[in-house]
Amino acid sequence: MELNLEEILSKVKELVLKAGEKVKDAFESREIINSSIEVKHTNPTDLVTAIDKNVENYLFSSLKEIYPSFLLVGEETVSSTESQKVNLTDTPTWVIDPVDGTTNFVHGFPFVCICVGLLVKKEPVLGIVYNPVLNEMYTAIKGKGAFINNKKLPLIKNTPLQSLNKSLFMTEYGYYLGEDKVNIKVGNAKSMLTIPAHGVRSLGSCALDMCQVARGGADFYFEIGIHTWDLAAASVILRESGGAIVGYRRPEGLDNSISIVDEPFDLNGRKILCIRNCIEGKEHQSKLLGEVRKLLKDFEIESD
Ligand code: LIP
Repeated sequence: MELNLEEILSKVKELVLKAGEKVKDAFESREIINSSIEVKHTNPTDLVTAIDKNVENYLFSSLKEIYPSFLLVGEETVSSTESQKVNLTDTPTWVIDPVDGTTNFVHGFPFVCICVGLLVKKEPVLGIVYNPVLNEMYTAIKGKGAFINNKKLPLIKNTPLQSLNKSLFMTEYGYYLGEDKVNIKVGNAKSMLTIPAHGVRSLGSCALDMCQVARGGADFYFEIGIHTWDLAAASVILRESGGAIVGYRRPEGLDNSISIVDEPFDLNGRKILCIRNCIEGKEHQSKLLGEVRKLLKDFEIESD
């Protein structure tokens, strides 16, 4: 089935803008947030609000009406299932995070976004990441470029990515998974700080971190613990900006001739390492990603 992705993007943008009104109103009015904060899976740092559920229900019902044959995967829907698994098929599938940066949303920290990605044959082909508080809408269609408010990405162009010690890293610490995992995550940030790199930044949203790399304003982003819905939409935006996305480790059994930037990436693998577009090209990106991998400590985590 040949999809008209430009037409789809135009329609879905309207839905996301309407969802953004709900998020922005709640972000600014606060009542509904303060009265509806819940924790997920008894983890006091993994928060959800009525707005997360309301926005996901709105997007699900609207998309189902327009594209009845497409499947839907959403953070709150998956989280409410027994398996909590994301079973992707070849069928066109919407992958939605209704509010990425929920903790930011609860605290009034303005880095929150609505993520809508479309996968075809498990490949991300369309992505929208919209921050309604700061009015920044990132969009991309596979093979057609990436944009922020219709300006082409990267915004910061023609900037060499010389070396790790001249780089700005992004990472997140996620919700609490035990002291040992905190030590590994903090240790990874420390490894970059003691290169020493120019700095390490955290916005509190996987998708918005990836969009900073797509803008060209950050050089790398890495995290363990993110979910498919956090990164699906932003992965199209980052790749279309000329960036690359890989896992923490090289997939086993891969032919040595395959560059790091050309490795297959596991959307459900919950581990991500990204690099921005750079004028030195793909082989240089692969070289630097290999250097970052050597510094990153890993831990086992169940896939989505
Ligand atoms: C968030 C991610 C972030 C991660 C947080 C949380 P949510 O997604 O965007 O990268 O560190 O723990 O998972 O839960 O706000 O949609």
